[in-house]
Amino acid sequence: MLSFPNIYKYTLILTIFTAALSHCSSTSPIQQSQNEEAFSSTAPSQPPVDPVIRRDGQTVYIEMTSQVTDIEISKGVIYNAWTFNGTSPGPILRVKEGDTIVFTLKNKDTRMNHSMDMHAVHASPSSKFIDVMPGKEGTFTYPASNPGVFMYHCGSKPTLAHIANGMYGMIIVEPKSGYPSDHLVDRSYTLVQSEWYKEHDYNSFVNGEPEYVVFNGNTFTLKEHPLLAKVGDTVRIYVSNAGPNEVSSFHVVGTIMDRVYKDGNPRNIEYGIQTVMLPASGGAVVEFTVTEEGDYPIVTHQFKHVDKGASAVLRVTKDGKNHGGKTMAH
Ligand SMILES: [Cu+2]
Repeated sequence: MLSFPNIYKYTLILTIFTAALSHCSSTSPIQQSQNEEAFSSTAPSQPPVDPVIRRDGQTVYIEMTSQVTDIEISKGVIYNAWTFNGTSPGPILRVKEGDTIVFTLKNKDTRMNHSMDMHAVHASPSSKFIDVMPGKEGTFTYPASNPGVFMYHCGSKPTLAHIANGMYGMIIVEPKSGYPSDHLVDRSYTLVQSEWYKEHDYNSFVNGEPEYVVFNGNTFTLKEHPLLAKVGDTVRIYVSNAGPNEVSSFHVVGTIMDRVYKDGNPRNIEYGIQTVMLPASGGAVVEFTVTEEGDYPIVTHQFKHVDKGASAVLRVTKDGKNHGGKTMAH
């Protein structure tokens, strides 16, 4: 079995070899530079910053950071996370089918390389998803030609460590002509499922079980502050499973999904689904109606993961407002 340091050495040797073969300038800010110790140590927490997003016609300029930020993943449990913009999941990105994305990553991590692997685009990974060195920035341009709900994540090596430490998020590419059911939808939400392991422990990422499985980054927010809907509403959820290792059996207790668009593509429509299978990195748009007042748990039906945190609550009231009271979570 390869231990982490061995993988690191192998990666470094391969990288040096690859760099020697390529025509990379030695002054390029985008090249490999790793600090082995950084992988297992904590770093000072950098405050979250908003992404800078600007549209000019069909071109969307997105500027994000890679940075280390402390995050509360369960009550009183702080994880020194590797993040995009200081949150995990990172910011929800929205573009339209047919847009061109001009993406800039500012690497504010002083210790290691980071990168952006955008599942929403056609692009050459070896030129567009490449490492940005500590303190540097890199800009990459690609088309968002397919509609859907996609994962993005840091792809720097070892990718498992970068995802398990918190570097992932959701990008929604809205279909050019919308979804056929847009006119039916009263409310929409976004949910990202992911796992937290023993902090910065590569062996745990590879061989261990997650300590927490969460929606939108932690075990508690969506129980304390439920999603809301009104009796009779049609609710849409854009859902993505960031993994890195587990699948999601996405299920909403007390309803049936009238429509599911697999990976969020309007052509991938299915009807009457009880549970949606989301592979690691998979996504979907799910829509359902809520016919009675009450608290509707949202779970992955792999219930050991529910007991590790993966449940949220959709509270349905007469007027769609939260009138307080403890939620019924699973
Ligand atoms: Cu990274």
